[in-house]
Amino acid sequence: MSDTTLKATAAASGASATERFRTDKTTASGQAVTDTERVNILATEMIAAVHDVIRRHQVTYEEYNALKSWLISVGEDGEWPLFLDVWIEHVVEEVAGADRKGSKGTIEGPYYVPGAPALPSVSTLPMREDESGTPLLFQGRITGVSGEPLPGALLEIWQADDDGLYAQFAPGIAQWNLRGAVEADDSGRFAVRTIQPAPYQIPTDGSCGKLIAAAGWHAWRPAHLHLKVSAPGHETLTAQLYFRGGEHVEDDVASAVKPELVIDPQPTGNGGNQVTYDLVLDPAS
Ligand code: MBD
Ligand code: FE
Repeated sequence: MSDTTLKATAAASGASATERFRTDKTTASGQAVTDTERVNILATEMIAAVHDVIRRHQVTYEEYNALKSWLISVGEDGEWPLFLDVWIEHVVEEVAGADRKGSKGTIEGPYYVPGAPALPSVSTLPMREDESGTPLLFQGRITGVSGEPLPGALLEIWQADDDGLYAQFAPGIAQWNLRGAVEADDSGRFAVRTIQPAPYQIPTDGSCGKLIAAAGWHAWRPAHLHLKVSAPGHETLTAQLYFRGGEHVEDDVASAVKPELVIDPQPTGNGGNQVTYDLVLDPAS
C-alpha cells in the first residue's frame, strides 16, 4: 500500500468513530445512568484514584499541564472512542462477562457498524475483486449452552483488510467491505469465506499515538476477526478471534486476547486456510 494515499488519519477515523458512537450508543445507554448515588460513588472514587496517583508520584505542574493539553487534544482528534476501547473497555467486558456460561467474549472496539448486508449461511464476505490476503474459510455452529441450535441466529463479522484498515474508518474502501451479517441455517451452521486480516496499528498521528510514543509503548493489536452473535431469547456475544502464533497475540495494546479466542486455521491445500469455531450463547437474563 502507498503510505500517503491509503493511510487512515487519526482525525478522519476518530471523527467517524465518534459519530458512530453518538448514533448507535448514546441514546441506548447514555440516558440510562440516572442513579445519583451510583454516579456519586463512581465519580468520587475515580477522581480520588487520580489524586492518589498525583500524591504517590509527586506530579508537577508541568505534568499536570501536559495532561490537560493532551486530554483536550484527544477530544479534538475524536479519539475518545479509541482511547477508551483500547485502554479501558477490557475491564468493563471482564466484569460484564464474568458469569457467562457460553463462549468467551471480548471488547467490541470502536469500529462496529450495525446494519451490514444480510448473507446466507454459506457465503463470502463482501470484498474487492482483487482483495489481498490469505483466503480463510471460517465455519462453525451457533448453539445455546445445552447444544441446541438457535433458530434465527445471526453472526455479524467485521474485520480489517490485509493493510489493517477498516471500511468506513479509512478512505477509499467500499462501505461494507469485509463486513457482513450471516444468518445461520436451521441447525445453527455457518460457513463464511473471507481473508485473514493484518495486525492493526493505532494511528500514530493522533493523541493516542502521541501517548504511546511518549510512554515508550507499541501501537499494535494482533490480527483479529470481530464477531457479534445474536439470537432471540439469548445474550448477544461480542468477541474477537486471533491467529495462533501471530504478531502481538501475546502483547495486544488493547489487552483483549483470551486463550479461548485464539484460533489455528489449517491449510486447505488451495492456498487458503480453514477453521471451525463453534459459538455458544447464554440465555437472556
Ligand atoms: C481495533 O481494530 C480494535 O478492535 C480495537 C479494540 C481498538 C482499536 C482498533
Ligand atoms: Fe478491530
